[in-house]
Amino acid sequence: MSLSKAILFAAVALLPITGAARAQNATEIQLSYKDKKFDPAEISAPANTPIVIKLKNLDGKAMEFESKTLKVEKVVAGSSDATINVRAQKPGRYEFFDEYNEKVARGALVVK
Ligand SMILES: [Cu+2]
Repeated sequence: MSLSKAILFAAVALLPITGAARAQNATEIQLSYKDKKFDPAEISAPANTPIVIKLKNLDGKAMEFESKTLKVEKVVAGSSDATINVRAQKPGRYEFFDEYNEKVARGALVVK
């Protein structure tokens, strides 16, 4: 086969492998939000693995999931779901909040 075909073949062959590896390594966490409260208010994940937070906003209004220490922010429309991808973290406690209700709507991700 030609060089360009060989490269294409190699790239296509590698794609599913890297995709599967990523899915296996990530820790998935279910989180819901209602009446300005996260449930659960504290979530945990192992260190050094990517984290995927599946967030359900059960309120009718939009909220904004934000964490300065995790460097993520995402607006989630009312009554809808969002996926928040968090990079692998070192052990520690990382606070997050709804930016629209920052004082009361708070939670934390504990990485150990
Ligand atoms: Cu923000």
